Amino acid sequence: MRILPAFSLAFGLTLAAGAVSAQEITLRSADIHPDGYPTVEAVKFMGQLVSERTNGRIKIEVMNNAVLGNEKDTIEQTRFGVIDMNRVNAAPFNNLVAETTVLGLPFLFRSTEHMHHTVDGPIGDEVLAAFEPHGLVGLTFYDSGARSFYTTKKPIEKLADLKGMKIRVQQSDLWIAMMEAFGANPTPMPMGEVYSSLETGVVDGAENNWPSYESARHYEIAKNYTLTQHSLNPEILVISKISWNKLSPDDQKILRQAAKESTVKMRELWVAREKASEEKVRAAGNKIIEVDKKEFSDAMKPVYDKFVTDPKQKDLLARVQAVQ
Ligand code: GTR
Repeated sequence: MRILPAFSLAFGLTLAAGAVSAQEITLRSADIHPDGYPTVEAVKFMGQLVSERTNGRIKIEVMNNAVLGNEKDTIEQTRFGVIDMNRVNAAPFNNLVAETTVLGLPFLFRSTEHMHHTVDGPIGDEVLAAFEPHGLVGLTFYDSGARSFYTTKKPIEKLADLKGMKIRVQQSDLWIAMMEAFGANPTPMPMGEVYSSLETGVVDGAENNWPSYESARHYEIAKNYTLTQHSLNPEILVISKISWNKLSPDDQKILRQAAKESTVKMRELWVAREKASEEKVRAAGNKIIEVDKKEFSDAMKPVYDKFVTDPKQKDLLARVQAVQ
């Protein structure tokens, strides 16, 4: 793990006329995905907006390809101000920020529009605000499509096929419980270990959206993709509270606004990438399987029972379900 000083401040001393120019700030932002992936490009776009709006005074440096580490580790480093910003799926935040759990519940969102209307409205603001007591400031949500299963050997054609299969999951108690409810044997690990685990048979399969299945090249070894579309769990962009508190209120406003605008851009990029990834996977001859989704969603009751227990969570869930 490389630990670099976060929030590099360069004090540009303009000695002419005795003026001291404002601090130049470079915010380092982590992402595990490669260049071209919509989350990476969205944060770069946000960086352009921020740079333009501060006359180059604030820059965002996207350090992607997991160069700063896996998601769980980079979350910790962001909380402690070692990394300034981080774009992570909601799942690795679940054990830290309980409010994010509801968003990942299986078969919760009826459609992408339902998810957008939820995260774009007061519920989204509430979930983003819930990061603050944990050393993070939630800036915005990005799309992550629908997650579906993929396997190396036995294709999943029906729920019973998952029985006893070793399936990689994200490092989240919710996701572990979800796999158990599907009948699978959950194996939590960071994304970076999935390729070799599929290759060596440590796991029989994993689950992800079209772009991740394609860009991480999992589709090359796990050739059966079953369209369960069990979760539309979004991505979340956060900034360290330590880095945030060093910014002026005006700069904070610029960052928040640029983050929101990057979501609009991200959604365009996402639609295009989802399509391109699907085409690439289909062209590679992978087996794409349609299933009776009801059978899968009916099996999810224990997950709701386990994770939506206190009145706060129940209320949040009811409000998400009521969003039109
Ligand atoms: C991707 C997501 C990543 C990570 C990954 C995973 O869809 O963009 O942030 O959560 O899935 O499964 O680990």
